[in-house]
Amino acid sequence: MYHLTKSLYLLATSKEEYSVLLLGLDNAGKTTLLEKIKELYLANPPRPRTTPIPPTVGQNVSTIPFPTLYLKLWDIGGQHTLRALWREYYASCHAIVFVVDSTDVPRIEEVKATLEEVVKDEGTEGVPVLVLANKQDRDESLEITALKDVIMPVLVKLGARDSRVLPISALEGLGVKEAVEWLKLRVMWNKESRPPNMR
Ligand SMILES: Nc1nc2c(ncn2[C@@H]2O[C@H](COP(=O)(O)OP(=O)(O)OP(=O)(O)O)[C@@H](O)[C@H]2O)c(=O)[nH]1
Ligand SMILES: [Mg+2]
Repeated sequence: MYHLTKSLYLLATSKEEYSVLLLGLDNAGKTTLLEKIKELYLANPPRPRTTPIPPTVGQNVSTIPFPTLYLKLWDIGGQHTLRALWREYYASCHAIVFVVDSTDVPRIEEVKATLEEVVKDEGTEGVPVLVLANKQDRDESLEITALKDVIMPVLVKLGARDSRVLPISALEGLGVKEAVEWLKLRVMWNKESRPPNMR
């Protein structure tokens, strides 16, 4: 009886947890985005940092609670040598956020090739992909339409898979809530193909 009651209690109180990978080249703004999401959604966010964010070597993980689900965000280092590690995370993820530095025009072909490798990988099959055109607060950032011209041909290759390109400024928070709302909906819509963990 105790075990049955405990199981029922756990069933009633547990929530679905979805893992979201934050990928993108080094300096794209992944860690800045993670910090902004924590600031916007955590009841007790960490104190604003007073020093610049160092490049991520490895990963930062944060779980954001919402009334009906948890989003577990994995911010993974984007330096060239670290990108080979991304594949290790594909099998257990429910969505991918690919962050682009919209001011980094000289590396736009590298962005395209890297995104292509991610979406082509069999480990990401069926996973919703959100591309974030970051640093829109900067004057020299590429217009969202120009960025879409580069990115959309890659996303079209996804076929029926859910994908979107959104403009954001991770630093200022512009577009961040819209991005999070998109993610929450898409992971739930896709849950038959990628079931959540219960927590
Ligand atoms: N102006 C502006 N700067 C940004 C924005 N987002 C990030 N940055 C800056 O871009 C630089 C790199 O940001 P990070 O968040 O460390 O980039 P990252 O993608 O985590 O980089 P790696 O950890 O090396 O993969 C930092 O100087 C940030 O302050 C933005 O929206 N606007
Ligand atoms: Mg980082």
